[in-house]
Amino acid sequence: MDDLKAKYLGQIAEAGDENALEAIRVAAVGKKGEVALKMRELGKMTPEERQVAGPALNALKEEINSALAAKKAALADAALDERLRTEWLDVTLPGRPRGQGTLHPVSQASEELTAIFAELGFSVAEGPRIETDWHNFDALNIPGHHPARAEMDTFYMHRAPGDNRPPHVLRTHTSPVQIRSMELQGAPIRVICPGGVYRADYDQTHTPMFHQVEGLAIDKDISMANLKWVLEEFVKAFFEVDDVELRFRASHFPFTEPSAEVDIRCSWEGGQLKIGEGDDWMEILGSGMVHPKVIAAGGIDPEVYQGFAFGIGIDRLAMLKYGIPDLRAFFDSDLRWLRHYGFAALDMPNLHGGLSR
Ligand code: 2U9
Repeated sequence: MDDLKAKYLGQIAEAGDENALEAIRVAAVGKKGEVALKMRELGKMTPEERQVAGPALNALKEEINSALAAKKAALADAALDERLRTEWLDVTLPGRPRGQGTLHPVSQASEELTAIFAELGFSVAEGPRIETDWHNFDALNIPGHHPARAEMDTFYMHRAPGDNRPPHVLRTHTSPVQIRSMELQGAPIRVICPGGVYRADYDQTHTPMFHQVEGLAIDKDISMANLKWVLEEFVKAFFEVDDVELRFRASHFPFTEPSAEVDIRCSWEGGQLKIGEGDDWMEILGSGMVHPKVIAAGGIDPEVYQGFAFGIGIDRLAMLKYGIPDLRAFFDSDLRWLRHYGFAALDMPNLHGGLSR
């Protein structure tokens, strides 16, 4: 029996893995193992012999079992140690960078100016991009023969052959939204209408789709002084300057009378734009007192009410604020230019340090 013990404890000590241990268990203490065979021999012994051999065999079986369990635990510990030694993570390595989205500069400019006009008491109105030619032209004092219809390079929607109703158009400005707002709300009214507009034109300063924000304020005692103040407040807030000088130049639009184009004082030095200082002037918008015919087209009595209106190109505002030189970059499908201009969420260029022509 001592031989058996020495043999199996030796084998257990040598075993290199769980399979080897299992083979030893079957051979030693399994149903047909050596210890079981010895147990069977107990029947042939004398009672005295059995009294000695029985407990000894049981003790041997227990000893082998506990040696097996201890070795199994030791092998598991060693395997874990090996894994811990070989499979380790460097948690100090930097993470893989993930592509981050950003607002489009036109959307960003649009959101900023909407917030500024909201502070000034203007609500936002939206309307269809496919318009009746009445809302887009006639209501704005641009009748069928008016050269502005041709000047605006209008996209006309097709009508079925034989359908002789006036055509729908892709709106050439957001002014029809203001006509619709007047029709719905009446006076007094203060709205801005930001959104995409369409003209068949494409070069470095024009794209077939671009964005405008137009504003309209109508009440009984609105004057150009109110227009001037609103525009000054807007320009100061949008370009983040304490003071700015505006220059009103007489102009002509069919929908306003009188009309004015508005320039802001600025300087271009070393290719850098500074707004509110310097000896240059830059045109940024058109404006005027709403033509009485246009007020009437919106269903409001021009004998009682008057108001101002203005129109600004949002794309150009965004280019000026963020220093983007070519309008076409906005509509290019390759957006690497966005990063090139430092345009990433939470990573805005500083207006007065970061602009270049
Ligand atoms: C109504 C009445 C009047 C909106 C106006 C302009 C002058 C203007 C241009 C600016 C740059 C278009 O995008 S741009 O090319 N707009 O100069 N827009 S007054 O006048 C209105 C609008 C609606 C009912």
